[in-house]
Amino acid sequence: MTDLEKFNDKIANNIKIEPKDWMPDDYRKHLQRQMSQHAHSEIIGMQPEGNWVLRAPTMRAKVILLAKIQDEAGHGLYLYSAAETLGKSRDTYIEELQTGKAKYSSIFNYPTLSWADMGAVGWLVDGAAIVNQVSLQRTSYGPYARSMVRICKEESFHQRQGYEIIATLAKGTPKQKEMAQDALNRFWWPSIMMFGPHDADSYRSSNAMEWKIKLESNDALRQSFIDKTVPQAELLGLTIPDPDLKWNEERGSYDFGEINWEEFWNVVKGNGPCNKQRIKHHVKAHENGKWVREAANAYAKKQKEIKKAS
Ligand code: BYC
Repeated sequence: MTDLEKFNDKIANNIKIEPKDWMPDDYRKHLQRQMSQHAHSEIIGMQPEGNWVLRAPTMRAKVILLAKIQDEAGHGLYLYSAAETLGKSRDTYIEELQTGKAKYSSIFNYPTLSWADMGAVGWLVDGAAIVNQVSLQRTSYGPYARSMVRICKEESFHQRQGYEIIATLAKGTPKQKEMAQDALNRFWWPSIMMFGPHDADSYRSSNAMEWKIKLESNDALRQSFIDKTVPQAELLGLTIPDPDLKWNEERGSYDFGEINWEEFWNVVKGNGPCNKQRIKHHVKAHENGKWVREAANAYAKKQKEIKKAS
């Protein structure tokens, strides 16, 4: 069997591809792009939430929010480590992020304007991420699939903490309910945009499906998220900001209105409300952390020397 035949055989039989296995160049490149974008999203995604740590309404809320943000850092680290097994260094991935060569999820380019937005991020953004990531647990590249298993467990805690914040506000004073509705109004459409373009315009999907990197299409995952989330909003007495949203008995799913693709592509291309600020903050934090990386590297080097000498 040729290398390519062996690779195709593993994909056909759902055997994971591991770092030292032969893989087609395009498969490797596809994963380097997707996994690094995924890692960048986790890291950049800390910023909109970091904005609220010092303004959390109670000590309990603050501790939970801090734990969630730390989890996101951890997700970024697992994903960078997994992406490094594809033969590209973390430094290179980070340089690609900072120079605009690599993308990260469009959702993190929207501002978080009120405490209710912490609820909307957990409930909707983490909720959308889980729907996508549960399917990625079965992706064909071993290190990516395994990182997803742990990430999904933590994301379900995040989704619940967000729902709890929104539920508390929705059941509170009229002003608090208004805050919850306002957050839903602003985060609903960007959350359903997270799943990417419609299948017909998803130019990366055909290879990704063939290689079983992606197991379900953008539209299938989006529909699944909408079907799960609408009843949760109804339970809280909140209104999804989509006049065309309607249960379709025949399909057993919700029909929904047209997504504003012009807005989506504008944000993806770097022109959303916060794109420039997010990268600026990342560059600043990275520069400020240089001494920590240098100290950690020097320590690791010294430990290696000691081990070698003993
Ligand atoms: N935003 O052919 P398509 C989290 C790009 S973080 C930006 O459908 P694909 C969290 C796409 O990259 C979880 N760009 O592509 C963290 C491609 O452009 P390039 C984040 C987008 O790859 C902190 C082009 O559009 N999750 O949970 O088949 C706090 C065409 O798209 C987006 C992941 O990263 C977008 N939304 O499908 C709270 C999941 N959508 O690269 C929460 C992993 C599309 O050719 N990624 N584009 O220049 C994926 O599953 C897939 O990459 C996507 C896109 C579904 C996102």
